[in-house]
Amino acid sequence: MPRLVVVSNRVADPRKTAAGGLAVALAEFLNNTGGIWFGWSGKVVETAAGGDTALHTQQAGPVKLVTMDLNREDHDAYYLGYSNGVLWPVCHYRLDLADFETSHIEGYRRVNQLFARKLAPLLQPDDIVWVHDYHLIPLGSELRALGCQQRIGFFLHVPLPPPPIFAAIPGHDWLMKGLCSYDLVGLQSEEDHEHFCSYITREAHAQPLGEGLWRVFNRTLRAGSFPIGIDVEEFAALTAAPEAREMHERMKREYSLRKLLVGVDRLDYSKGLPHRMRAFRELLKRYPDTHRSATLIQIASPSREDVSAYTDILHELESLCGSINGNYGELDWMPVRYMHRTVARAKLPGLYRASQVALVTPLRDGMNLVAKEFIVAQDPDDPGVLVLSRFAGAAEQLREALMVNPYDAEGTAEAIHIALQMPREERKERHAALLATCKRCDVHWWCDTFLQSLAKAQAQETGTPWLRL
Ligand code: ADQ
Repeated sequence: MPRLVVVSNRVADPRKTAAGGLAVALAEFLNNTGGIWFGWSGKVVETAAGGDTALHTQQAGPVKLVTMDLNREDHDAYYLGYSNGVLWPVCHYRLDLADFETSHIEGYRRVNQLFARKLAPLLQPDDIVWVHDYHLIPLGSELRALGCQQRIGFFLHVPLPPPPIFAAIPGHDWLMKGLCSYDLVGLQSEEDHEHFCSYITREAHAQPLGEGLWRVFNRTLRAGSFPIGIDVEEFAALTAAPEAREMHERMKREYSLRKLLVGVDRLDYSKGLPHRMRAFRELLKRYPDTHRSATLIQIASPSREDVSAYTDILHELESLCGSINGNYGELDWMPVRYMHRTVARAKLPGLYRASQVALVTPLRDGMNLVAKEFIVAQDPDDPGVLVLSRFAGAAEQLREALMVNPYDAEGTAEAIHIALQMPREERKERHAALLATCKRCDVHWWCDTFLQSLAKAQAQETGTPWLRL
């Protein structure tokens, strides 16, 4: 079995449960193949830009975790400037929030070259390399430039916007050429996949060869949608564990007279938190039967607080929550409980299970794993209802959720009201279908299908029989 080498901006120790489903699923392959997980250490050091920084190697069972430090200038340009200041907003359709400062792209390229220079000597000829996310789009072409001929696949965790939006990035053609140097490009949804196909057709005159294969820039590559899932078994076990059960019982006791709604997000403008608050305010305005009853618990974990767009959203959210509580609250009922913090992973399933409704209403999201976690944590005999944005990647799969347009406060309020009153039989039916999808397309299925497709992609290119992992 070929060795798997995973590359991502940050590296997680798969032995730690806090690492989450993705690390656990990758660990399965990394463990079986004695693989490497390579990425940034998270440390910023004061050395010259583009200069060499130390590599740190740590053995995690059979898996080698290899990380490197970044110097301040590289970190600021690659991570803050280009990845988070350009690619994150543009991939979430927010050209208005992108900062197209030209020096950032140079730093982004420099760090990708550094990653390639450090990684290349560690690779063996029949390794399979899997690169993750928007921080590392050019890594494949940088590895190719160093002569690496291994199978290299790429998965984009964020959405890929339509060509007219993507093409607003100065250097978009260079980025897309970089994407096309992989053997397999994986996207979260069919919609993202369509955007990729339409970009390479229009801008790079790519020729379709059928079955997801393309001839472009004088090479053959495969592209497809691979919707990421969660580790359903792990999350179900977490739901049954004492910490989650305790949390569930405490919340049930505390809110026995209320109907609980829950939102769990990173505090990010893509998650549509102010829009969600306005929809909740609309619910209270239009439906008096929700007064003294509907209580929204919104957890928003701190994220990228050094970026001004994030502090703006923090203030907007705090002011909306304050005004909703001020206008609608009673001595014994606070409509919104907002917490700007991260909830321990072990407690999350208890919170989900105690809630009648989950509000997963991003303005744009690659997938959104909270939607899937909420479904898995429910009691199948008396499940809660998922209110889901049509603009989350998850909407393509989770058809039985109540779908909303998060920009439409009235429509979203109406859907929340329907969710709060939905009869048990209908809730059970919808939940059973949603759970079946989460189970069928869990994170192990995602890893399997991606890696099998990557094996196929290379075999097509070289004309050798398809490799099975
Ligand atoms: P994220 O934008 O980080 O990831 P998401 O998929 O919603 O988003 O959540 C990731 C994890 O973080 C979930 O396991 C969730 O439980 C946890 N989490 C979020 N907020 C939390 C909080 N306040 N407290 C505790 N835990 C919290 C990116 C893309 C997504 C894509 C994932 C995976 O933006 O669209 O689904 O990668 O590909």
